[in-house]
Amino acid sequence: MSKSALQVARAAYQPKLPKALKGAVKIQEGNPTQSVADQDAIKGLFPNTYGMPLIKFVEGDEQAYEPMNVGVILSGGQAPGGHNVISGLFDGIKRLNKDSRLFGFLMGPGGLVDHKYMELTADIIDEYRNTGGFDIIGSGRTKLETVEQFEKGLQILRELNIKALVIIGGDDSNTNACVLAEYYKAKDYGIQVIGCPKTIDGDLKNDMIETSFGFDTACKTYAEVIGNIERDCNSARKYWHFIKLMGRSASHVTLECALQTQPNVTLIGEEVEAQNQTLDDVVTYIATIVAARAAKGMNFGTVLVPEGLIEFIPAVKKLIAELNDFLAKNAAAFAAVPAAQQRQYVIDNISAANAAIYASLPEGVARQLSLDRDPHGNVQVSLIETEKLLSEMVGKKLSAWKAEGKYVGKFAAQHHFFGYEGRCAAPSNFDADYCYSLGYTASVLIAAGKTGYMSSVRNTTAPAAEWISGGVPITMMMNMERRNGEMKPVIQKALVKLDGKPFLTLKQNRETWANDTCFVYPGPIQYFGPSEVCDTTTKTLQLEK
Ligand code: FBP
Repeated sequence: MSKSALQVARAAYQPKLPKALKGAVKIQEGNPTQSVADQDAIKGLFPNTYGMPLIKFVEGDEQAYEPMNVGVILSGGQAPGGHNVISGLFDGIKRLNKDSRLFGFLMGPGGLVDHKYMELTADIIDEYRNTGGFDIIGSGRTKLETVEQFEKGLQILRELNIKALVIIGGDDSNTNACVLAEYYKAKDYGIQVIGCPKTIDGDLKNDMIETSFGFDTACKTYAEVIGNIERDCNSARKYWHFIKLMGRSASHVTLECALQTQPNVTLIGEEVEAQNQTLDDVVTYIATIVAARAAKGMNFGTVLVPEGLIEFIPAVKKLIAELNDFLAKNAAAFAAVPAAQQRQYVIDNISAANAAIYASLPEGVARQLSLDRDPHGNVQVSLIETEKLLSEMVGKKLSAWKAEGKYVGKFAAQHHFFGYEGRCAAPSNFDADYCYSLGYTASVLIAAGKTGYMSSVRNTTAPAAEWISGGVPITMMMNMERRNGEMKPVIQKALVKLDGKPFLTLKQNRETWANDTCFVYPGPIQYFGPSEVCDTTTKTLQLEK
């Protein structure tokens, strides 16, 4: 593989580790834990992995370990730093015993079920240190949920003499990791399962998991490009840029990018829901800002739109909930209806109130809401062109206002969607260090015989040496939610908190950012240079701490 000069220099970067992981480690166990909600139901479903204590690592005495074979899976959407989790895991198990071996299952959880794997040796690992992407073994969205899959997985794990499996994924994949851990423990198969918190969306976090890896790098990458667009916007002064940002349901990515770049309009899905806003309310809000700026001669600006916005509009949310149940129960009948008639079929078969909302949505948006759920039952919001929908509706509203003499200005829009551009960026120093530490932590949890835990690294706004690593029982993060028409145990998604400091900071400033032009141009991620330029993490994390 030929490499750029930066890649060569970056390959030599040695990620920083928490002090406790630099030498021999001792385990400190805390009190028994409880799930965040629905304790009885979760305890009933996870009798073998419920209530386990929190674990913290401290410096300890050297100890001898048997060689261990470990398997690793990358699950779901790419996030910067996945390769460093794997290299941290590799270095960790090799430190415990040089004869330990690491096997990667290919293209996501499906690789375990289909017995597709490769051994990850030192020369392979070295090629991928501090690089973005998941291409070392590939990723996929196969959902691990059936006993048949667990048993097929067991065959290959036994064949390779694998003692533990590390699943690197988001909330859904870690939920499945927990189900698998419970199953293998209940059956006494002697195979441990450890999860690792990944997702650029930033919605897998709680008191013990401060952030999911990849959020830092992805947001910095988007913020760089948003800053470039803002500068272009402020130079030409003739366009309104509507920028949709990935993040699935949660608006963390949009909020973080807003804090970094100070755009004129930032929509936060969670706020839209809390205020019970309609699509027209959202459009009116944007159009009002556009009109106010136009009155001052500023026919330009930037609007940030979270990709999950549409799901947060309460009326649309109710519609999606009914569609989820309806489509889960009538999948075969729905599939048999010719594509051109599916819209009408939905309208005829759901409740009148939801049918009216559904019928009012533009064709493309309606189609997306009724088709193509991902394997976890989520609407694929990245496919809905909310940025175009909004700008079109804003344009129409402004034309109406113009006719009434309420608006004088020119409105021309440009559209952007940033998501895939940031998911495989070379990890920032924060993500490179954090991921390497998460992988290393997983090796220690495995050596300690733990299962059903998520690798955890905390105190992450302090220098890396002061980070606290350990494990959190996955059951602790769970509650019961309705999925595909049934109540299921799942890791609770962390949405933007409207009383949290990151959102309050936006709220305090957004009027000024709307009326004036206060753009900030963060520039590209820096890998070498002063620590305050290279090592600082997201504003979200800093404000939350
Ligand atoms: P994960 O939740 O698996 O980390 O994926 C995050 C994400 O990037 C979302 O932001 C986005 O909605 C989705 O993946 C897109 O999925 P796909 O890669 O399958 O198009």
